[in-house]
Amino acid sequence: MASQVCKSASRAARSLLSASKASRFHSQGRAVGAAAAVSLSSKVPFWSSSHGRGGSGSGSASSWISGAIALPAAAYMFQDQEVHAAELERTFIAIKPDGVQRGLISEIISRFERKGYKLVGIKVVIPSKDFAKQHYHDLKERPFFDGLCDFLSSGPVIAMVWEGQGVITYGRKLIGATDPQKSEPGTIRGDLAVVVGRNIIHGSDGPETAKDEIKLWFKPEELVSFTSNAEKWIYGAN
Ligand code: DAT
Ligand code: MG
Repeated sequence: MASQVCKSASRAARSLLSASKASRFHSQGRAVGAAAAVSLSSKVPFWSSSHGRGGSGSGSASSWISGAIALPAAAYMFQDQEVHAAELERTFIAIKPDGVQRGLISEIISRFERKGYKLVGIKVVIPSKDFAKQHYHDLKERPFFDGLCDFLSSGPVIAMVWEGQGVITYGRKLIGATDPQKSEPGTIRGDLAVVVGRNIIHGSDGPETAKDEIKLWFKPEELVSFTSNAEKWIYGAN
């Protein structure tokens, strides 16, 4: 009986939100749209991500609130998830061949993970020189362009997509200034690199670049959308 009430409440909440949903998807961009779509529609568990689908994960928003009656609670639950998903942005982060060869993969990943960001895509690739040129196309007039592209394609790169509120801008803060001589201590480049030509990590520098770089490096089905169990402790207002 209680579950039937919940089910119809869920249906009501979905139809309540469906009118605004489509326009939001178009205005928020692909990554955010995908996250919102999945949080509203799927019951597929997140570990099925390698097959191209993500789910809303376990725990679910129903446990975020207690004591409310069924219908408003369900409506709040879906609204909250949608608002929450809309705030999450995605950025492209790569550990360059020097970072990989120096054994810094776990060190770098842990800094993003400990901050509270969510890894939604990862792979090891050796990019071709042409691919490296595409990635760094905005630097093609710079004297170091050719050497930079040779370097990026010289060995394995860890390509990643990280998700979270403000992750594009704050990801750059975690990374530090381009020239490690100028990066603050505490940043990845400040702590772990010495010269600009071997600064171990790449991070998208804005929303447009993030969108383009994610598209260049990942197929949509290589990215997952899920709600992690930690999210209710990472996000929240009092
Ligand atoms: P960032 O990687 O911080 O976004 P960028 O986009 O200006 O910096 O440059 C891309 C990469 O090119 C950078 O990580 C290292 C290399 N690079 C930048 N400036 C350089 C320079 N003056 N000499 C040699 N390599 C440079
Ligand atoms: Mg850059």
